[in-house]
Amino acid sequence: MVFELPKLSFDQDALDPYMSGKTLQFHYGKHHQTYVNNLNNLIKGTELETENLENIILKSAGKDDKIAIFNNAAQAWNHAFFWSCLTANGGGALPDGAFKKAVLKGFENEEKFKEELKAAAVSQFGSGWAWVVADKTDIKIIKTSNADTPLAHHLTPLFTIDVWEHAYYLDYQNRRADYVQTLIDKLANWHFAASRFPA
Ligand code: MN3
Repeated sequence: MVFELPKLSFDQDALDPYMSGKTLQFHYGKHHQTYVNNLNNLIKGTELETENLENIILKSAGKDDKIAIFNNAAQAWNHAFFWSCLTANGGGALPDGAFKKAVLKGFENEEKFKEELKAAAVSQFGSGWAWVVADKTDIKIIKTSNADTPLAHHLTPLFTIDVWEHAYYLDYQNRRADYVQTLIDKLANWHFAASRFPA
């Protein structure tokens, strides 16, 4: 199939000043678009041409001859997922329900959960992602390098933070910790994360 850049659920400047319209213009409009374009070019005429995005990721993961396809497919998926994790007026307390219960089962309290997520995002060396995932009914925090995605490890992504420099450099320069803290406090769409929890 031919993939398209998915529409954002918010205006490009809706996350100002925490994530600027300028950042979205490049990160969504250029970086994300490029992964989608590259993927379309790479699968054209191959046996993966008819597959959906998740199947392309699963069928290319770990294959030496499909590294470029995996990288672009995973980045296309990771970015679409990342935009869903953001909302203006986000952050705040986790919504009541199964997701929050599972967080409190796995972590001392909400604050510790957010601190561990921040620590994973800040400590990821080089480009990559920090994730909240469901491993069956357990909530875990993990990080992945470059394009790697929990989908390739049979984990269910619930929330993510992009820590590639292109995600924060225009707004925060080298201050990745400030970007991560602000995203958690002001932009995190915990309702989306909770809605993904397979309870
Ligand atoms: Mn990115």
